[in-house]
Amino acid sequence: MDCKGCGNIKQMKNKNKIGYSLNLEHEYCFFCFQILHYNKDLRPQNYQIIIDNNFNQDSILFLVTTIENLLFDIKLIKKYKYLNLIINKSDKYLRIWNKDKILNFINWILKKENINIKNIFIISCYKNNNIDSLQDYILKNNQKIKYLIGNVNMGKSSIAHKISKISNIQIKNLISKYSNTTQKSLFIPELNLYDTPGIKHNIYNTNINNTIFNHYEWKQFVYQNKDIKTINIDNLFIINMVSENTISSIILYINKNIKLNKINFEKWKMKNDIKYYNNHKDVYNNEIWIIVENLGFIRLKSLKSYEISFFIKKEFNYKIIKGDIWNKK
Ligand SMILES: Nc1nc2c(ncn2[C@@H]2O[C@H](COP(=O)(O)OP(=O)(O)O)[C@@H](O)[C@H]2O)c(=O)[nH]1
Ligand SMILES: [Mg+2]
Ligand SMILES: [Zn+2]
Repeated sequence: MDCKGCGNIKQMKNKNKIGYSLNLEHEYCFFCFQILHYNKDLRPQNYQIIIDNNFNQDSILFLVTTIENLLFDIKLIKKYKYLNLIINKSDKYLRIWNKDKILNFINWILKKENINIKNIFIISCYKNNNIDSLQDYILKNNQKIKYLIGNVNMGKSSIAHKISKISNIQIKNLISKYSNTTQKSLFIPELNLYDTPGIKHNIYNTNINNTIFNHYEWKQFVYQNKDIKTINIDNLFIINMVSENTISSIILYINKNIKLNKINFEKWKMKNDIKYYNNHKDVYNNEIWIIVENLGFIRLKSLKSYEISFFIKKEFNYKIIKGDIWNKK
């Protein structure tokens, strides 16, 4: 029998292997039970995840991502012909950005990349935003098999739960802040819907406390002054901006609880082991935005040209976009 939380086959033989259960009659394996009731991840380190990407021709795919991660999913999006896009966790930024801005940004990316998307759902499982329109679409297509796919931790299992709950269906799939909680595709027959383990894995270095990426609302932090400023974002991203004799600003849209410090750049470089970082250095004349996967947005503005250098932890991908991303045509 499969564990209802992760999808692994339950076994009583080996404590150090996935699926370990004290009793085969239990709904959850030992590891899912620990996550569910004690929020503890005791899973063995080296386990294999079964990625199922043999989607039937007739099935409907929903790619689940977030606004800060969309740019890094382009390859994945291009791989599948007819895709629906779910931008989840909108609760994180709806207080600082409106939906039109977000939709404009998404449409600009899709147009630039020549991608055709059937439907775009901007939703929040936490705040129930737009969940009903997603539910309508899922119920309307009840005969077809549907899959929630995408990166780990984007909220696929949370969406499966939300849709089930409002449709009065009880499911047991586990939602958690840990990566790779769903390990085998779990089927919800009433909805004809699969919750899948996701496609990209282990993006997080275990040293990085990934809870900072998930739950918290974002806030806008503004650093504005002349000359030089260096901001350290929790030792994940350290940016230095030099704009001689001009007022310039660094604006961060990021988890409101993240550790932020103004520091001395040279001292930081001397003290830290920069082999764990990628380095970027350039001069710009106009506004730029640095989008960091799983982290947020960094916006730089100045009236004259300015120089930036930043160090970013190797496990984070980033992209630089010139100009104001909300007003792209
Ligand atoms: N802020 C926020 N966090 C969410 C939302 N939906 C899911 N999460 C969190 O994202 C993390 C991963 O969720 P999960 O459903 O397990 O993602 P999966 O790996 O794609 O199945 C969990 O900590 C969830 O609580 C949402 O709408 N807003
Ligand atoms: Mg999951
Ligand atoms: Zn389990």
